[in-house]
Amino acid sequence: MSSSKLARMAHVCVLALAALSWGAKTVTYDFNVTWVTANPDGLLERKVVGINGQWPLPVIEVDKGDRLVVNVHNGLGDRGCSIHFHGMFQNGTNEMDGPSMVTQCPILPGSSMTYNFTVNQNGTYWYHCHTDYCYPDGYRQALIVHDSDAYFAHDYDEEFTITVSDWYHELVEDLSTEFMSLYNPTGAEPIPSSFLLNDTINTSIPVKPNSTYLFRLINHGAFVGQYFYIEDHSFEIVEIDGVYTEPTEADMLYISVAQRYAILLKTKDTIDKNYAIVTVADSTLLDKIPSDLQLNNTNWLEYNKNAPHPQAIVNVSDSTDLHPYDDLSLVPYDHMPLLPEPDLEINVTVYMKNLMTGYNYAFLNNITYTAPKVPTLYTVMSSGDLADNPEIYGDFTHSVVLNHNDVVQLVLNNGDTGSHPFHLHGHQFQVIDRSPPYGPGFYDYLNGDPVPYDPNNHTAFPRTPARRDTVVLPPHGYFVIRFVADNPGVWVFHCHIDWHLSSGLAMLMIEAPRQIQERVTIPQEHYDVCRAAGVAFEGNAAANTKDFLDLSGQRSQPGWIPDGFTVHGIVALAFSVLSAICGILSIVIYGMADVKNKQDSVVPLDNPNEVVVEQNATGQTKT
Ligand SMILES: *[C@@H]1O[C@H](CO)[C@@H](O)[C@H](O)[C@H]1NC(C)=O
Ligand SMILES: *[C@@H]1O[C@H](CO)[C@@H](O)[C@H](O)[C@H]1NC(C)=O
Ligand SMILES: *[C@@H]1O[C@H](CO)[C@@H](O)[C@H](O)[C@H]1NC(C)=O
Ligand SMILES: *[C@@H]1O[C@H](CO)[C@@H](O)[C@H](O)[C@H]1NC(C)=O
Ligand SMILES: *[C@@H]1O[C@H](CO)[C@@H](O)[C@H](O)[C@H]1NC(C)=O
Ligand SMILES: *[C@@H]1O[C@H](CO)[C@@H](O)[C@H](O)[C@H]1NC(C)=O
Ligand SMILES: *[C@@H]1O[C@H](CO)[C@@H](O)[C@H](O)[C@H]1NC(C)=O
Ligand SMILES: *[C@@H]1O[C@H](CO)[C@@H](O)[C@H](O)[C@H]1NC(C)=O
Ligand SMILES: *[C@@H]1O[C@H](CO)[C@@H](O)[C@H](O)[C@H]1NC(C)=O
Ligand SMILES: *[C@@H]1O[C@H](CO)[C@@H](O)[C@H](O)[C@H]1NC(C)=O
Ligand SMILES: *[C@@H]1O[C@H](CO)[C@@H](O)[C@H](O)[C@H]1NC(C)=O
Ligand SMILES: *[C@@H]1O[C@H](CO)[C@@H](O)[C@H](O)[C@H]1NC(C)=O
Ligand SMILES: [Cu+2]
Repeated sequence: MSSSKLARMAHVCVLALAALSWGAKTVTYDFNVTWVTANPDGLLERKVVGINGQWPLPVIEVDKGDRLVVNVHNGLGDRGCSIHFHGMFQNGTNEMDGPSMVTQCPILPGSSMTYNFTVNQNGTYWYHCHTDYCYPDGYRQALIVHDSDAYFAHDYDEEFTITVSDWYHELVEDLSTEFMSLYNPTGAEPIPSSFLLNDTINTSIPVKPNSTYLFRLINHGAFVGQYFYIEDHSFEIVEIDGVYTEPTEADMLYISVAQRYAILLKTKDTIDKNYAIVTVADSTLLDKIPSDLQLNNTNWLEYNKNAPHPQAIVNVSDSTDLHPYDDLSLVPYDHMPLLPEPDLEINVTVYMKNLMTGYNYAFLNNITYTAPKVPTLYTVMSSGDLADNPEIYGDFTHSVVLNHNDVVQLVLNNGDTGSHPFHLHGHQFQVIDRSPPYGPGFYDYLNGDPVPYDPNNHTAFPRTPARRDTVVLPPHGYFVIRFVADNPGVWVFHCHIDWHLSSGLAMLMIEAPRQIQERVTIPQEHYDVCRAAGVAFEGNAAANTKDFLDLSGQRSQPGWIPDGFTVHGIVALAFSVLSAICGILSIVIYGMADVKNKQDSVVPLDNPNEVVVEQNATGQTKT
């Protein structure tokens, strides 16, 4: 722990506030966000987003109950930014949550913003940019909340934070133009260049024999989930996503992007060997696997520097043959019982479809999230008595108004063949049902029809369901979550694959809008950030301040492909024009050849009527 303590002292100005008798303090970080260069996989040096001239970024560390202040200056010069503190409840401080156009304006180059909130929770979190397309360029790192009262606080000798992630050699701005383009009508996601452990590769974690370690594992990647195990070792899971669990023996985990696990690992009593720490990328997410992409990666639990460091042999033919611990079987340490029958039920289904632009968009029901002209929290704050009316938030933000303290049940069905790790801001939710996410049944689901949640035919809900803030929606399957709307705020519910967030896989919970108006104060500085960015901070989704029910001029999703047109037709038309101009037919063929098993997730190319059927989905399970 001593090295991380040192790093912390170098970065942090700790103001002990004696006035607070229980010892809570204010921890302040000054972040100057600028471009730097780094070469984490040894294959390519590239531009990455650094903080105070450094990358990897500083780990934020606080104690439970502390006030965290982060002064952010955007020194990038060429793009906006923000910070979301992933998993933080921001109870009473919704304005500090970070997503651009939801709770704030983007911080443009030259602008600064102070995030300031108390941390009344425990465990393993992270922070990342939450302005369109920015965290895969390296703008993400761990946020640890230490808790000397944790039930396992005295059961380990030392703790380590270990991140895993995918890594791209190209800048997000270049990847995103390829992703949302006519050349990519199936929405194939950019394939990572490599997979990192703690922002590097081939690394060793030195351990002592006969000792117990707390490993805090975080997938802060942009896209790919990873299996994690240590050869010849098992461990105890003690926390998921900030929720302490009953200590649970396991030997393998599946960590989707944005998920965290804390594990206790007891080391062997001999030092004659080093053991592979193995990560295996979930290849089912990848549309193609380049021959030089290393899916299985070895790092080492190093008992003895001078002993060999053997490469792991991953002897399965497919990553779905691996058997990670099922996170739904974990029992929260506090044994919080199953929440009662819901006051409100929200039913939504994931689809991938093409719109008139020819690009592929991600939908929840028939809406692909399209940012409003005014950050939605600011619409709440400026709308007075109309704040309860969902209409003022526009037709394309997919806003649902929740009553204060209602029990909310959200059913998410998957009409798509990809798995999607969904995250809800401001809450930990109970996961009460889910179709099988991995294992032998995987391909039955993938190759069959979507199986929606059936309220009349489900397994008994657990009595003390697992709680977390990010859960995987399996291909063609479903999950069901419950939470209490006890945290007034505007909270995004979205897929944490950054490509899918950018193509619209998000909706908003407008939780207890009247209570938001009473509790939240927007600092003047946040409005100044809007002024500098030329973004309106009053009015409805269309920035209309006179008549909040008049949404003319709102930002809208592109039009539906009309009857009689096929995506093929539109793409072909656009391409014939393009190719006549530029002679790039080869790229067309390449792009169209990339369809693979994504095929059934797009609008069927030969049956335009299907477009109409899916377009009418209003929220209920697809039948
Ligand atoms: C941020 O860093 C850049 C590059 O080192 C420097 O030019 C700039 O003055 C810094 N800004 C602040 C506010 O510290
Ligand atoms: C990592 O290890 C692999 C396999 O031994 C080796 O080919 C590669 O050069 C190493 N890369 C770095 C940056 O150490
Ligand atoms: C943070 O917020 C607290 C409570 O509102 C306030 O007292 C303090 O001055 C703020 N600190 C900064 C640096 O803005
Ligand atoms: C934090 O941990 C303590 C025990 O150490 C527990 O009593 C408390 O409920 C936890 N807080 C949250 C918000 O999880
Ligand atoms: C992983 O990286 C973080 C941030 O650089 C560092 O604090 C931590 O100690 C590293 N973990 C290990 C096991 O080296
Ligand atoms: C580990 O502990 C056992 C007994 O507690 C002892 O016999 C053994 O020598 C220790 N091993 C090492 C490498 O220190
Ligand atoms: C994979 O290797 C492990 C350890 O060597 C062995 O126990 C297991 O049976 C092997 N699995 C297969 C499918 O060969
Ligand atoms: C990596 O793992 C995959 C299973 O995901 C397997 O098919 C492949 O052979 C493995 N490659 C190596 C080099 O171990
Ligand atoms: C959600 O769907 C279920 C049936 O699947 C239905 O009973 C319920 O009324 C629906 N709820 C909403 C809010 O549409
Ligand atoms: C979505 O469906 C609802 C109900 O059928 C309809 O009122 C709404 O206009 C549709 N939205 C879009 C963007 O097509
Ligand atoms: C209920 O669900 C099970 C498993 O998902 C399925 O095998 C069975 O056919 C379903 N029964 C009915 C009546 O739909
Ligand atoms: C937020 O704070 C209120 C008390 O002000 C509490 O009742 C509620 O449970 C808290 N919600 C969360 C998610 O922390
Ligand atoms: Cu997704």
